[in-house]
Formats: sequence, C-alpha cells, structure tokens
Amino acid sequence: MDASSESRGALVVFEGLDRSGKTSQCGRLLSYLEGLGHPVELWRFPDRTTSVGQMISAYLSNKSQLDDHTIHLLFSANRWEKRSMMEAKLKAGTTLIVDRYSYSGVAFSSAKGLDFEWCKAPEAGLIAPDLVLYLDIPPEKAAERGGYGDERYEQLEFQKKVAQHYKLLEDSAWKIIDASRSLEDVEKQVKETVSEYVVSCQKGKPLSSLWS
Ligand code: 2DT
Repeated sequence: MDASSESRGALVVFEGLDRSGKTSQCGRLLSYLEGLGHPVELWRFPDRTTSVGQMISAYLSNKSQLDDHTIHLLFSANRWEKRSMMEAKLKAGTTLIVDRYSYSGVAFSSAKGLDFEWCKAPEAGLIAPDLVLYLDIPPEKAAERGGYGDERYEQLEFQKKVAQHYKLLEDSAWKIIDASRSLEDVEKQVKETVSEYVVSCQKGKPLSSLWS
C-alpha cells in the first residue's frame, strides 16, 4: 500500500466574520466527532501560545503597533510553525478542526488595503484543507449578536470589507453555510457536511498544498 492510499484524518477549517458562530460550532463538532469515536483535535489560529502568537496577541489587543505587512507575515509564520505537527497529526489519523486559517489571513490583511496576491504568497505550501466551512452572515446581523469585543478589527465597517475579501477566496473546498439561522440548524448542516469528508479521508484522499 503506498502512502497516499492510507487512511488519514481530515483537515476541517471554519471561517467567517467575528460573531458568525465559528467557535461554538467548532466545539459542537468536536464533541460530535469524539462521540463517534474519531480521533479529533480542535486547533485555532492565531495560536497565541507560541512566541510568535504572543506578538500577535499583543498586536490584536492594541498593546503593540506593527506595520501591516509585518503582522501579516507573523500570522503566516504562526501557521508555518505548526505545519509539520499538523501533517503528522493528519497522517496519524487525527482529524483537525481549525478555527480560522489562511483565508482569515488574506481576508483581514487585504481588507486593510494590502495587495491580495501578496497576502496569499506566504501561505502557499501550507496544507490545503479538505473542507472549509464558511459561516456566512450579514455583517450587520453578526454585529447585533452580543456586540464585539475590544480587539482590533472588531468594527462593523471593517468587517464589511473583510466579508467582501473572503468571497474572493472561495474555491472547491468551500461549503457556504447560512449562519444567520439558529445554532442547532447550523450544527445539523455542519455535521452532515463533515461526515462525508471524514469518510473520504479515511479512504485515502491524499494531502495537498494550498495555493502552490
Ligand atoms: P480570533 O478572535 O478568532 O482569535 O481572531 N486574523 C486571524 C488575521 O488578521 N489574520 C490571520 O491569519 C488570522 C488567523 C481575525 C483574532 C483576529 O485575528 C484576525 C480576527
């Protein structure tokens, strides 16, 4: 049996605006897959536990100022520092649910005015997700949900721009989920969609690279 036909875990990414429900849905999906007996872990980016992640966290909470290009590259570096661990986990059969990934990287930085292709370049070669669940919600509706926090980017006008840039990133791995519905309705659609992908990865779908 060659390596590409071996069973592996699925890389399932959640994307969407702030307050679109990503974190709740990630938690529910984690419990669901664990309940089915699948090896599964929940990851998130930025991963604020690493030293790069701490620089990002200071920036997001307005404790430090950084040039837009610099912070973009730090977000990317934060994914690169986890890449080999991600590959090892997937190959060992663990499904990874990831709260934000390269699409956030490009959508948020290009919404600030950075060149779209320049933003994509440092992401090329990271592991391509098997499935991107885009939790789609009008920015105004997301803003009504309990309000935003105090972090950078949590403002309606900016979120509207982010939504426009996200739409430019849609590809064949994307499933657009109407996230203005109830948590339960969204959860049901997420579970149905993900189950299919977990099975196709168990059947040996090879890993591929993002944007290269
Ligand atoms: P959370 O609130 O989900 O922790 O996100 N961001 C995120 C970027 O600008 N680039 C990236 O590559 C990633 C992963 C989105 C913190 C904020 O960081 C933004 C919201």
